[in-house]
Amino acid sequence: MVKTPKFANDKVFAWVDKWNKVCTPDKIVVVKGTKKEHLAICEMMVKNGQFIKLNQKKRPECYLARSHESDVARVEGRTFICSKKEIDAGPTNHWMDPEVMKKLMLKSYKGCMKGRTMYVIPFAMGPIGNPITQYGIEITDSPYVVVNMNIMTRTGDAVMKHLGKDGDFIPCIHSVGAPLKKGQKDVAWPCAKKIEDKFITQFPEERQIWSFGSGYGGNALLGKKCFALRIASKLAKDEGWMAEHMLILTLTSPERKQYHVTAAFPSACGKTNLAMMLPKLPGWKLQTIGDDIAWLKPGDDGRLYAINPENGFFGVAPGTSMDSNPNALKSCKKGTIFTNVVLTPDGDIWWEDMGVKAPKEGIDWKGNPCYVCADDPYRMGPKPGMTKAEIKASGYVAAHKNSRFTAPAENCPVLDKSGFNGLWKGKPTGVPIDAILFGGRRPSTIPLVNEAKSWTHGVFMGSAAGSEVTAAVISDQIGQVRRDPMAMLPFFGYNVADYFQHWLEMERTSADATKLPKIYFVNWFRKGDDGRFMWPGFGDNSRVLKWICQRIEGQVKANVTPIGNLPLERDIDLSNNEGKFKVVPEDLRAILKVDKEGWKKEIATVGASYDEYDAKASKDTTVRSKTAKRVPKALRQILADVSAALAK
Ligand code: GTP
Ligand code: SPV
Ligand code: MN
Repeated sequence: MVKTPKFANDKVFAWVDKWNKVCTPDKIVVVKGTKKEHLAICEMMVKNGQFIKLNQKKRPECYLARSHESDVARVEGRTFICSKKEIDAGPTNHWMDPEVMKKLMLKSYKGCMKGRTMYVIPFAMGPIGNPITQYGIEITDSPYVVVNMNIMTRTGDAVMKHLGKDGDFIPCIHSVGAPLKKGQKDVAWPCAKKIEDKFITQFPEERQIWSFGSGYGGNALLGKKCFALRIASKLAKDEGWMAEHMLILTLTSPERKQYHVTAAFPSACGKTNLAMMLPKLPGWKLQTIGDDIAWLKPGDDGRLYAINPENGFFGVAPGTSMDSNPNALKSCKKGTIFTNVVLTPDGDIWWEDMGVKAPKEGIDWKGNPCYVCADDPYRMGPKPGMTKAEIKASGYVAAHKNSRFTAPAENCPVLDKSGFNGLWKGKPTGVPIDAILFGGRRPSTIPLVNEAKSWTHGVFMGSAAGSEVTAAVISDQIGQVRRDPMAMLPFFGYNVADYFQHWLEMERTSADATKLPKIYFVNWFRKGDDGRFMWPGFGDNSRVLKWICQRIEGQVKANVTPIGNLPLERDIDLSNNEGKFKVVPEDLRAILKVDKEGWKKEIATVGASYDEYDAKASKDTTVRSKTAKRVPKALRQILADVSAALAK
């Protein structure tokens, strides 16, 4: 066994020492967080065949990784909330008794780092020293995780120094689950190949994260979904704040008034795009604070203040183009890690709908050659000369649908630096939020934008969110609509119904509930009978943001309907309706209407989801009677009210 290094903080030493004994690595490295160290790890990975160094003229300090075919997205089926009682994990989470889970996982961890280096990553979720920031120590045997964590979080010595002798942190352990025998050559992407050997486990009461068998995204970069959402949502409930799957943006009107907006959309439903959007409306300016996670705390004045706990963007690559999201592409210009995209012959990257012509030949995400399509220069196929129709029919994509870029936030040309650093008027409170948006991919029924009539109604809207499942998760239900309350379905650290109650509590406990953000539900994804999008989306979404600001200011009236307040058509500003994608007035009219029949079905589905959240009480019969009806009565009441209004 190698010796556990010394740490000033006894709790850090204990955590590392414990796992050193269990995992028996060949070596232990404590991550310092310097650029030199970061690049040295990248170069070592190039030597080991785990990274491909990209053309340094075009993409300085950028690298490409290709994952194993089984390890391409989050594994919700192998994600567990191991609270002491099953009912506290709730009906939407997988649960196992914490002690049983630990025994099981310890078997997997035993000797799992043989032949590998154990890295100890001190990291901060939020600007170091900010009162809202939390800290973590992730132990991992994956250098890929180290360099991604370096980009996604603030890592290294500064964190260790801040922790001092007895600072607290969330202990995290991660292993790819692929020990090496003496002399055995490593593979490009080590991981446990069988899905049932992977575990993404949260222990909410002990506040620990144990992950095994996967090296991809939210499964392995433990600061992100495991900590900043699952564990943090539980912390937030206990302490009276909120940890949400939300982007944060700063919007400045032509009159120079500033607004801060958060938006919760499910995975791969447009957060990164909205967070860095280039407004099509003249005179409006948008800046980015965060693209995936927001931590919100109530202030003494009743407002909610938000920080982005992350330090980078782990963004969906396909679809990111100079048309759709130029600021994301610019964020990937340097210091970026690409995973599962196409390698071009000149050492650059490519993906579907990048808006860039495909190279004649490239290497696809699986490492196989791919070729430009015969009749569409913007597509690639697995064989030379294939037509667009043939490629489509084969289902082939050259970049995986959940291929991603890991880009430093500081690269983003429209970063709101002050907000990103957790500052508002120089104070480290985070930024005050004016509006909260919920949304999802809904081809029918759900209108373009809908304003909640009250905080409770807004919570109802969030609880009723649904969306088509995307490739961000390994699932056989991709494309089907599922309920995804507050875009948090995969990320609740506790019982979903208690989470709804917590949202309602934010109003009850607010110092001034009139100052809470207004709540909206948006849908950029309505489709016509012919399958085309009825709303251009992207930069045109600024038209909806303007309407929201005008509502906040009381400048425009609304169409008060059973489902909420909808815009009058004339109030959606259509200036600068030019370019490749345009608002079609007839379509706009259609997506501002209440589809009564569709909504009756929608309400029934929401009711059914509530029943599910209520009924699946614990197997633990001692708590069943107390916990069976958990969905807050106030939400049931809104459901009944909307239903009655629709029946009229
Ligand atoms: P996660 O990182 O998984 O949490 O995803 P996200 O919510 O940040 O989604 P992202 O912004 O990366 O968008 C995912 C996909 O949705 C991309 O393919 C985008 O092109 C597409 N998309 C985003 N915004 C819009 C929009 O306004 N309209 C349409 N039609 N598509 C959009
Ligand atoms: C998501 O799935 O919502 C993501 C990607 O942001 S991951 O980090 O893999 O969770
Ligand atoms: Mn996300």
